[in-house]
Amino acid sequence: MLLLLVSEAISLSLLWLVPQRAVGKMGYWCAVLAVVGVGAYVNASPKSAKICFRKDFAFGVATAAYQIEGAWNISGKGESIWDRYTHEHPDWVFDHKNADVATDSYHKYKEDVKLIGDLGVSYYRFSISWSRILPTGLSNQINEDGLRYYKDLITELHQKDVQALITMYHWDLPQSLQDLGGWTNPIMAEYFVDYARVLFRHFGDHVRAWVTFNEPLSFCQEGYGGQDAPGRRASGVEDYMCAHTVLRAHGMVYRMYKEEFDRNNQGYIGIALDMPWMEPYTTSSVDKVAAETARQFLFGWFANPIFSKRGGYPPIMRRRIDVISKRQGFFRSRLPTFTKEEVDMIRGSYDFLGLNHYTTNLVKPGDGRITAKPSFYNDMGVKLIVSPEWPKSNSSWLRIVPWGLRKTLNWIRHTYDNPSVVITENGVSFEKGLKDRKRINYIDSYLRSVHAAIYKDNCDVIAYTYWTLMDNFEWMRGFSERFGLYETNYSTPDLKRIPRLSASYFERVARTGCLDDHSSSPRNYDGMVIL
Ligand code: GBH
Repeated sequence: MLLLLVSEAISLSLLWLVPQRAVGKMGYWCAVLAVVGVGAYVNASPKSAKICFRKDFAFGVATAAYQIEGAWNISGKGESIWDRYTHEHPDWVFDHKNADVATDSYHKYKEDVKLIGDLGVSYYRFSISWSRILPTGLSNQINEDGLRYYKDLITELHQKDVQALITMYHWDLPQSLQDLGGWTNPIMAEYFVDYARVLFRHFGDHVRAWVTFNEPLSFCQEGYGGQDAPGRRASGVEDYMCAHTVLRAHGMVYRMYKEEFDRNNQGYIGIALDMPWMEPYTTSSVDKVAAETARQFLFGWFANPIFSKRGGYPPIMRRRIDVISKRQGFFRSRLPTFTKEEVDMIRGSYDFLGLNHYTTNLVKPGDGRITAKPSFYNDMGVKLIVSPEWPKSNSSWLRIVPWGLRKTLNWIRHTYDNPSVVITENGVSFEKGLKDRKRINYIDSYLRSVHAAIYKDNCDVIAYTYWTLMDNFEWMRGFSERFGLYETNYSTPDLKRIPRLSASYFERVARTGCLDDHSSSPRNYDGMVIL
């Protein structure tokens, strides 16, 4: 009971994410009922199988600047690492394309806001392109056209009763900062603080929810150790340097926001971390240890410094990388160390945890060999596989495993003492086509998993964001993968967006807060595993 009360109090404070008209009296009564302890079950009377979220649970959709804006070099925008990378190496992108035009949302934002309004969602998560605001990355030269674009976008959203949830960094570093070493250069933390200050100054009065970084695991590990821009391919060294700078930058921006811009404490600032669920391959203890090691390397790497009580890198990472570095002949660990002051500054620097979750892996121990060449995956020392029984999407990395989300949320609850979680991304790719019943089934089954995590397990989840509004540029997979509620028709000059069936499904969910009742006529779930 006490636990319930505590989590209610936290989630109710985020009521503003829900449009006021929807809150009104209902919000008040939900709050009252929550206090007497039945709020969560109000909609789940035994007679009906209808599954509803409380009225203060918010629904939204997400995009990212590079994936949708286009206009890569107009109105004063500077070059980003993704511009450079896709221009220099078109053959590395699956369909040899780039996002010079993407879905042209720089010009079509009004139309896009209308699509968002039509979905009945209460917020829109989008990212700001750093080099559109600061063409050289540095704060001495501000691009007025860039400011105007995002101001107009925010105004347009507010006119439709949609709140903005802004991601400050979704992978598109200004190229001129990459020329200084990008995130491996510690000074980048200071430059990110300067950029953030510009954003808070210009948009802070109208925007109350911020995500500093989207998926540092992806842009540090894939960017500095794998295939993504800037393509450094220095795994086991530069990816750790990147993470170290990013964690410091996140903490510094959080503190700066609270001290200089959010004195009344009405804003919300967090970070979006991605985590596939890591399920032990068998119930054996070695597989369980391997799975927990994978969770700590893939998620704890960023979450432990910010969300755990003690702060700093996860002990298992510290141990493994220290030992392996030594055996490889390094005089010091490849994993950098925070000062005591940095640990304290980063620890607790959040108002919510943003979770990007799509899929699940099975984990077993690796072969235990230490490679001569440093590597993040060798440091982690596990094997990641998938079950052939799990339904496929159109992305090779994404199998459909709805129960993995409930397990992820519960692991976060007990590992980090039940932080408020915003699901900042969840979504799926399927082949082109408007009749996307498979996407409806994906969303429906993952939302059931979220519902169980909240109302059965007491996880403090406050919002759900579908990735993505419309098909867009999927990084190294070009336009070949489609995650949209709206289909983008790339062969028409106006890049027409057409609603899929999933758009009207999601609209119904967002407007009613309830999932369709299909207890009497079970859906065809295409073999999906339902809770
Ligand atoms: C999200 O990351 C991104 O935040 C978003 O921008 C993107 O559009 C969305 O995924 C859908 O793709 O190709 O086998 O090398 C989700 C986590 C991490 C999943 C990197 C894909 C690459 C796997 N992503 N991963 S692979």
